[in-house]
Amino acid sequence: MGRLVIVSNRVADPRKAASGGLAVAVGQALEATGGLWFGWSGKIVEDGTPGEGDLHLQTAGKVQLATVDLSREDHDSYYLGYSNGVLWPVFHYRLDLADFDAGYIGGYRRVNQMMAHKLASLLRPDDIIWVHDYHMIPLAAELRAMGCQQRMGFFLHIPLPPPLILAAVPEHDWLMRSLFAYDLVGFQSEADVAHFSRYVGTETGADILGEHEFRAFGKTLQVQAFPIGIDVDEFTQLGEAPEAQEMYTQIRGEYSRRRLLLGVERMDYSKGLPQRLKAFRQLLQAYPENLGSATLIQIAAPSRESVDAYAALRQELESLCGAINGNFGELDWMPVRYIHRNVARKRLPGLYRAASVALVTPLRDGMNLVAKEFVAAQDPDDPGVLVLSRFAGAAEQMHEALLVNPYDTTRTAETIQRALQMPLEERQRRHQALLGGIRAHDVHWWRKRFLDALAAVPAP
Ligand code: GDG
Repeated sequence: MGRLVIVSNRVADPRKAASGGLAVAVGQALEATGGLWFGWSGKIVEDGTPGEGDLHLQTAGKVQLATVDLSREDHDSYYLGYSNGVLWPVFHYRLDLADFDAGYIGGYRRVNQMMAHKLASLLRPDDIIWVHDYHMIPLAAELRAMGCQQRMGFFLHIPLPPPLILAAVPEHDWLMRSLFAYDLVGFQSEADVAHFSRYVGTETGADILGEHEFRAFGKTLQVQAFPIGIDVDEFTQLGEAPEAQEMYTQIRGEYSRRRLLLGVERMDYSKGLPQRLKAFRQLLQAYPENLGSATLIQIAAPSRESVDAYAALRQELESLCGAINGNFGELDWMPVRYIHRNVARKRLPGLYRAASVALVTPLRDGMNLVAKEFVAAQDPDDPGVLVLSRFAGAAEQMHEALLVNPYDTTRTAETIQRALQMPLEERQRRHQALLGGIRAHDVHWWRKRFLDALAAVPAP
């Protein structure tokens, strides 16, 4: 097999601890095989020229890192504007939050063109190129326009919405046509694949050649679900390290008389945080035995703070937490501990393990790795319970979680109560099944399945 080239918006040194999500999954994939990781450096050049940026090369163990700086204008239109102000909300079904008419598309195309130019100069003929996520949808089309013939795959980490939602993006036909420049496109869930199939069937008149094979624009494309996993062994080891153990002991000690509920995510409107807080408030109202006991620790790590919708969410959360603590709190008990800061990854397993219940209730999520990390961190003899949104991609796999509709706060509160009261034997049975699932379908399985499928695509 040729050299693996990974392209994603952000690049991280795979030997250093990443904060999670894509960086961990991609870093682990590359560390295993070696190769090149290409993307934005994270640096913004205030007076830089749009469409231009310096290329930096660096070696990190078996991996070569190649990164490009962005001018302020490119960063604001490509990253903040089109990627996070249009594609992110629409792909999470939030048309109300999308800023369609600000002209960001020009920057998105320009940066993808520039990235393709820079990358093309580094490519070898037998490279296998794996592009990640919504920032880079048109990259293969740009590379093909320059004559690159390498095998190219694309993986979308976020959901693909139904055709009528996608069609609200003014450039939807161009975006979806761009996908046909790849040889293989991977989605997180079967639901996403079904949306793709319906979209190309109705909007492009593509020929559906098989369950996973489509032909349009003179090109055949393979499309499949590849649900992403975590590195269960790595996460288990992280849980045995002193930082995690200390966290566990400290939290268990502090909450010995209480029941701990936990939420951990980037602060994002897709994660259903206001609805979760309302469900928790409902729990305290409807089941008063939880007063003085049930405590929700909610970590909402800062994210994309210069996008307006995120600032509004922050205010809403602060006000909800304040109202719940004000209405229900006692001198010796605060129902919500809300932390708007990043928690060190090394401490996360200890926090997960100390919780009786994890609330993973996004309104929409491509997959959701927190659900899987929570399961991996539990004590199998006395495991906590996972309450999981049916709208997370993870719900297609994690049937033994307690699945909820996060918009229905009354029934979510009922389900949280059920989780708090679940007998040990049922907790063990559900945890064992969930752990088996995340072990069988871990990040190594995900990477191998994708790369094997890409290698198996028939040559054109
Ligand atoms: C996208 C898709 C898909 C969270 N808070 C802290 C922290 N985290 C870590 C978690 C986890 C990661 O961030 C979050 O991953 P998720 O999958 O839950 O969500 P997104 O960031 O939205 O990721 C998602 C994923 O891509 C992969 O394909 O599953 O659907 O939206 O690893 O542990 N890590 C640290 N401190 C925090 O405060 N260190």
